[in-house]
Amino acid sequence: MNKENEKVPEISRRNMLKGLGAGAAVLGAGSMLRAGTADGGDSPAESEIGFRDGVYVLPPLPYAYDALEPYIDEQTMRLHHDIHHAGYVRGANRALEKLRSIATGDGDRPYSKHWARELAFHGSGHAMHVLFWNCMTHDGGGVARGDLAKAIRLSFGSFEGFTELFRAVSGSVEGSGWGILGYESLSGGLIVIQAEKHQDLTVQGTYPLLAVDVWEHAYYLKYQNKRADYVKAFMNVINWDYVGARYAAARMG
Ligand code: MN3
Repeated sequence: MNKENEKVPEISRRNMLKGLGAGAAVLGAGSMLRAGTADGGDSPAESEIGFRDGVYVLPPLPYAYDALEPYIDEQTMRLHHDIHHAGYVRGANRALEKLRSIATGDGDRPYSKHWARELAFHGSGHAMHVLFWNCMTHDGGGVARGDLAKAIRLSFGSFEGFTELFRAVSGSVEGSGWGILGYESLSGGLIVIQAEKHQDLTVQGTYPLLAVDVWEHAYYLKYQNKRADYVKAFMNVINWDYVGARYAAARMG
């Protein structure tokens, strides 16, 4: 444990948190929005930058509004990007600001649940759209290539099998949501899943650094209905060296 942290006065810690900006408040989201590059290069393209100078930003499309015609029409792209996606960016920033003010002791703590849900919805909406735009191109289609093609064959048997599954899963999302091909880190394999709305109360791609089990089985024998007391107690047993190592790993990508 870093003993220096224990000596930082309260006021300094508050200023530090403010100084660090929103990136510190939603660890992982920023790196998620910057993960990978469309051209395989080291630095992200402008269209992949969803977070800058402490706030979420709406990146430009990586192509013209009419570039995906006739498959996706220009008007749809204009409304979808300029109105809908922009709305998620605004919503995510507002939620972030509210949560940050709660973290620094100035905010409306009883509404922390509301703002956390707002961040999950808008933050995931933002992240998914950045991904979505960059997943498309005017000369796209065809089949996967290289290592991805191998991974798809390993996970789904064949590219055709993947296509069948992806279409079936994406087509059967209940209500509003997404079909997703994802890298599942436990297995190291690929999976096809759905997301309802954008988030199902997580931010897609978030690499968890710290977690507390708040199912009743985790605390009821000792704390009964007093979950807050249990979480307070949990704060005393966190292995911050481990959490810090996870943070370093997440930043390394
Ligand atoms: Mn959308």
